[in-house]
Amino acid sequence: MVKTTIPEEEFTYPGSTGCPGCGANLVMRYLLKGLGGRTVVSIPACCWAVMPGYWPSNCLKVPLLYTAFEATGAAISGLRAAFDVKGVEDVTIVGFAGDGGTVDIGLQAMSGAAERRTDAIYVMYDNEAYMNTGIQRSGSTPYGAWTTTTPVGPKHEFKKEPKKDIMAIMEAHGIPYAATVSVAHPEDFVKKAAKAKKIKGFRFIHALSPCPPGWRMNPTQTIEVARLAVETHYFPLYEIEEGKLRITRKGKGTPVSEFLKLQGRFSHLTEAEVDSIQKTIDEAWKRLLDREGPEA
Ligand SMILES: Cc1ncc(C[n+]2csc(CCOP(=O)(O)OP(=O)(O)O)c2C)c(N)n1
Ligand code: SF4
Ligand SMILES: [Mg+2]
Repeated sequence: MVKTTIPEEEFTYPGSTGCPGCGANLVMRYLLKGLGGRTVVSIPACCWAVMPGYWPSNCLKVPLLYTAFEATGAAISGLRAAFDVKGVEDVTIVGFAGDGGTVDIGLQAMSGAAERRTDAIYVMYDNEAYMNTGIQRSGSTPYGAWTTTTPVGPKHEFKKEPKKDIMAIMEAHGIPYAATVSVAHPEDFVKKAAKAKKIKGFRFIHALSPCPPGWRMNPTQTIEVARLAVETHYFPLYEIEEGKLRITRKGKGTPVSEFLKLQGRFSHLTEAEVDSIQKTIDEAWKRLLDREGPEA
């Protein structure tokens, strides 16, 4: 039997209403394994707002507070205040939102919660578009991607603007902990969640979350695509603790074309456009290595 550091206990039941191969399913599963059962989750409008199932069914074993699309930062602030009034200190408060609900419509509420040093963990599962409402572009959709609002055709072209750097935005708030995680690296994921749990204040976790219908990919390749995102440096794994950045998996630097070619949302790209994506990734990776400095 393979030895693993991942706790056996599950805090989700099998049978969410997510699509086959949904990366977001695993994001919730690994997150809760890292945090344990004394956790309360608040979820705004997004795929995960419907994935727990229809009442009275629910695939989550922890309490869940639904909130409005833009309000996750406010909801977790209220939850924290309520537990504080009751003198309950051992419950971890989690905001769990999509990329649209985080980098776009929920940015203001999240920024306020971070600035107030709210004692909570904010998790953004990033499927790089507004998936629940039909694959519209978000501020987290990468350059080059097809979405239904950045269609490919004679009159319209794919998304031309780069993805918002939400990790940099959150670091600029001076928060004590921010980390990127991948469903292809569950041990690293669970360790980071468990570490975030022990830290006081506002903590941020950015999880890349492959979405087979939105990324136009085979649902059996979710882990392969997530793995290639790390290996190509498209989505590097790192953490920033009290301002110190540490890369937790270096990745081989596989050409980004290997990641892009598994997804129909990038199938229209020319060789020159793929080269320009590669160049942007190489520059960002170099900046990350420089920022990390020599390994201890
Ligand atoms: C104020 C408001 N505007 C729009 C909507 C419609 N809406 C519900 S979910 C959603 C998309 C959410 O996208 P994201 O946060 O990326 O999560 P995903 O669906 O991709 O999981 C939208 C636009 C809403 N519920 N409330
Ligand atoms: S649309 Fe994408 S994120 Fe939403 S449930 Fe399906 S696979 Fe998951
Ligand atoms: Mg999304």
